[in-house]
Amino acid sequence: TDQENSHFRSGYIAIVGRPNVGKSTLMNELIGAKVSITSRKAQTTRHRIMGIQTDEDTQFIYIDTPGFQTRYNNALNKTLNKTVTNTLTSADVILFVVDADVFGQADQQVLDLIPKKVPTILVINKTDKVKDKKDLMPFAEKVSALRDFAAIVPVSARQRFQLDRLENEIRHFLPENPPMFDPEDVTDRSERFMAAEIIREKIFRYTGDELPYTSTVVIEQFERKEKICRVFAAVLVERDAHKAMIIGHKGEKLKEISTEARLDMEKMFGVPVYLEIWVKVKSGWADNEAGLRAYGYD
Ligand code: GDP
Ligand code: MG
Ligand code: K
Repeated sequence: TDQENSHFRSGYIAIVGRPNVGKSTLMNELIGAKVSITSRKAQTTRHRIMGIQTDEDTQFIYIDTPGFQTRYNNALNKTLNKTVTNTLTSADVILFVVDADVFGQADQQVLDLIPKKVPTILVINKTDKVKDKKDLMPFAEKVSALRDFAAIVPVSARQRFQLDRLENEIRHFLPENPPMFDPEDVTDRSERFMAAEIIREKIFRYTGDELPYTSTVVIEQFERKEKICRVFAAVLVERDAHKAMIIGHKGEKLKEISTEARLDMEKMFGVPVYLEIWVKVKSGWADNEAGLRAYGYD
């Protein structure tokens, strides 16, 4: 199979699943120390690129997808929903991540959004939590009855269990292509972009269903030094009530959001991070298409 290995593969992998199933952990562990972050480039504006891993025969381009939002029918949500649909339909393979001991309505809703024509791998994460591994079988059977999955891979992202196997499965679905990104390509701009993505993700997690997509994150200042990174971010929301939701009782929620975001950034950037987040009310911005473009939604 030396012959086969001489063919370089490169393609897009969309990671989807309800909040908390371990998507970010999985992606971090999959790209590991070899992470190279890239901002959106001309040829890939339809994707939100999160991380790229390149080895001797494959370039894995992982993309994260924000969840669909149906509660608010404003311009921003329409734009985001379109982005998710485009991301999923143009991915080479989709990882549908579930938690090893629960499959509920929220998981089903995500599954319903996955286009059937894109090969989808069922990733059963957090298997370390399952004491008797025999219990995984009926769970896997139950979930796999819902869709014709291209593969089923139980993993533990946290313990790096079976991630090699998952990578091999993924590779199989990537087209033969030369690398689309320079493996060494890491820029300040991309880190700045990632900083916003990380904060956005934490806000969505900590505010549950209430807030998403009526808020956005703007990095007002980004200073990257050799030994420290300073990030000053503004969260723009539509109403005072939304601001209160993010800040929380005695500022506790914002503190948690900041701490988690900072830890993720430190992991990703490899240096200590000083992070300040301000919440600002900017009424009506989410209904304004021109405003959205100004904040980088296209
Ligand atoms: P996301 O919302 O899907 O991106 O989920 P995260 O990656 O942020 O993980 C949510 C929580 O699950 C965090 O507390 C993780 O540490 C935890 N987690 C992720 N992967 C595993 C795993 O393999 N095993 C266990 N026990 N916990 C995990
Ligand atoms: Mg996440
Ligand atoms: K997410």
